[in-house]
Amino acid sequence: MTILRQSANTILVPGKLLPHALGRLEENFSVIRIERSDPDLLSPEAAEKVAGIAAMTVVDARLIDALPNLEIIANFGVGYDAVDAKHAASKGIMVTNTPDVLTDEVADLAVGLLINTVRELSKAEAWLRAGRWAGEGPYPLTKGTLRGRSIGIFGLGRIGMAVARRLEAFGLPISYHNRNKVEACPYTYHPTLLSLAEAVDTLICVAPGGAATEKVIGREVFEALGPNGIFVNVGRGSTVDEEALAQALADGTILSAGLDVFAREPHVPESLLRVDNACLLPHVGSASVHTRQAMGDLMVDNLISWFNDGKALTPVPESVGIARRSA
Ligand code: A2R
Repeated sequence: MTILRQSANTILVPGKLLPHALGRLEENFSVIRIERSDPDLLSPEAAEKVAGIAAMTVVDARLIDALPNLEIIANFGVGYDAVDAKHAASKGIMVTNTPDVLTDEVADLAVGLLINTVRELSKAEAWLRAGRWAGEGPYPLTKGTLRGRSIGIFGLGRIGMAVARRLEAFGLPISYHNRNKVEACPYTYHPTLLSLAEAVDTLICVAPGGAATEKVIGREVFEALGPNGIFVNVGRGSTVDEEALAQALADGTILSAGLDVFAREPHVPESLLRVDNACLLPHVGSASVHTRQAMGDLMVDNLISWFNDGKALTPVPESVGIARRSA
């Protein structure tokens, strides 16, 4: 445990954080850092002091309950499934995330990953670098193409909509599944994920993690996509039954997959590493200096606004209506 600076409000930083965000926290708060999200790493005196958490890691009920004066948890990222937001809300603790500032970056990545998956750019580059172009001839023609494809978006929210707008410009028809139909939206709505998968051959997941979406993309969905099917995931790995996906890739149930997210990051299942019709990325959707800096700024600005004005800038839905008691 390292106490970095003394000032009015104390922020706990469990695990790693971007140096830019950490620097801004240190300018504005007293910061306590612990190696990982484990309340046993805090002395009782330090636990007593903590009024806020800034985290890009798990914040569970045990950590929340160990901090008697905790008011706010500022999550680094738009997906906040690692934070027990329901438990925090039940104790009147605010949770914030970092929406909007990463939308375009993740949408760009989703489109890049789709093209890479369909047209095998990484494998074609590896072919060139290995001297095979000069030695054996051109890279084999790809089975996949974007021509004639129909796109299904699972999770047509901020990022899903930005992906859809980009793919609309590619001339591809777009359908989607959410729990709720989006008003005044030009895309075809499907009330279930399965009916979406049956209607399209290219499924892009931009849905959040959590209990409601846990492993909802499984064998049935892959069978519905069919042998020309492409699956791209930039949402959360927990939405996928990864063993069923590896099987579907190995036995030709679908053509290929592009994955930026995995259920137990940074662990990637051996079965997915083994198949060569999957393009695998180490969760880089928002990972540019520009966008990670903007996410860090929004995380810190939420804390500053909470402690200065008693308001959070971007509360998660579970926290809407929570007010600062001591403000
Ligand atoms: O279901 P709705 O109508 O609330 O629509 C949301 C949809 N969604 C779901 N769709 C089907 N079944 C569910 N259980 C379910 N839960 C949520 O996902 C909404 O259209 C979309 C999420 O969009 P936003 O809340 O605007 O999030 P944003 O910024 O697009 O980020 C999406 C995810 C993050 O949670 C991270 O996992 C990843 O992308 O970065």
